[in-house]
Amino acid sequence: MPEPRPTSRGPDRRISYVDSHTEGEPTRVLLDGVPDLGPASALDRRERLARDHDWVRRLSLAPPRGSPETVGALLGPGVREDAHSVVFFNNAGYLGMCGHGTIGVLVTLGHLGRMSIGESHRLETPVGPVEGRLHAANEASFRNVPSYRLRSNVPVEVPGHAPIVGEIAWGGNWFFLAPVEPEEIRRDRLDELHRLASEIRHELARRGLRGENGAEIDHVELVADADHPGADGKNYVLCPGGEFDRSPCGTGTSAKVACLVADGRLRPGDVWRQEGILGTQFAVEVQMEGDRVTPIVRGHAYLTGEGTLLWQDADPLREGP
Ligand code: PYC
Repeated sequence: MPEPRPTSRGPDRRISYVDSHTEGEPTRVLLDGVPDLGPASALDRRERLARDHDWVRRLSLAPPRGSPETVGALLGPGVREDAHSVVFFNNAGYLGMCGHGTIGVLVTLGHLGRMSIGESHRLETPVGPVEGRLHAANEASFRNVPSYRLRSNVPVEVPGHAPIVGEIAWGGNWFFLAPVEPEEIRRDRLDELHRLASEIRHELARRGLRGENGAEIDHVELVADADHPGADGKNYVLCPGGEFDRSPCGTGTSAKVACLVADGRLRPGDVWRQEGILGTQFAVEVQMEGDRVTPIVRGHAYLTGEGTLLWQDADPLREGP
C-alpha cells in the first residue's frame, strides 16, 4: 500500500500580485503575503530574499503559477520615506535593475491608486535609485542608474559566424553588445539568435571576460541598425536563465546609449528609439551625470492580471517542477 499523502485543506500561504507586460515582456509585481525583509537597503533586501526566501521567486515564476519569461518584482518600503524598494528576479536568480519591469511597476502603482498621472516616484533598486514618472495610465518613464561603457573593441569568435567585435557596458545589468547585420534580428530567427547569443555568453565565460569588479556579464545584446525609419536601432537580448527579452530591454538600451555617447554619436538631449525583437519600442533620452549617462527610458505597459497565488504545504511540487 502506498503511504497516504499529507493533505492541506486550504492554502497555507497566499501572495497577491498584479501582472502586466511592458512592450511585450511580462512583469509580476508581488504585493501582500511576502516575507517581511525588514527595514534595509534594496541590496540587503535582495540578499535576504535570495538567502532565506528564494521560495518566493520559485513560487511566483515557476509553472504552473508563472512562466520562465516573466520578471518578478518584490515591492517594499524604501530607506527614504518617499521611496519604494524593488527587487527584481527571474527564472534563474536576481537582477540588478530591470527597465521593462520598472515601467510595469509604475503602471501597476498607478492602477493600485498609489501613484497619480504626472507624479514622480523614487524606486530604490539593489544597484541604485531610479526616478520613475507615470505619464498616462499605460505610459511611464524612469531615469536609470548611471550607465557607461567599460570596454570597446572586444573580439569574440563564434564558430560559423563572422568575427564579432563587441563592447562591454553597464546599464543596471552587465551587457556584452555584439553588432550583427539588421537582417539577422528577425522574429522568425529566434532559434539562431538564441544559439548565437548563448555561444557568445559561453565564450565570454571561457575567456574570463567580466564587468567591473569581476562581475559576470550575464546579458548578451545583439544590436543592429534599424531597417525602417521609425526606429534608430534594434536588438535581441538574451537574459540570464536563457529567455530572451520580448521588450527592447530598458537596461540593455541604457547600455547601448552609453556606448553611442562614448563614441560621440549621441549627445545630451538626443532621443534614441530602440526597437526590440517584437517590433515594440522604448524612447530613450540622453541625460548626463558627470561622465556617466543617466538615460530616461520611456515605454508602455498594460495590465494583464491580478489575483492571489496559493501555496499548499502538502503539494510536493509547490515550488515548481
Ligand atoms: O528591461 O532591463 C530590462 C530587462 C532586463 C531583463 C529583462 N528585461
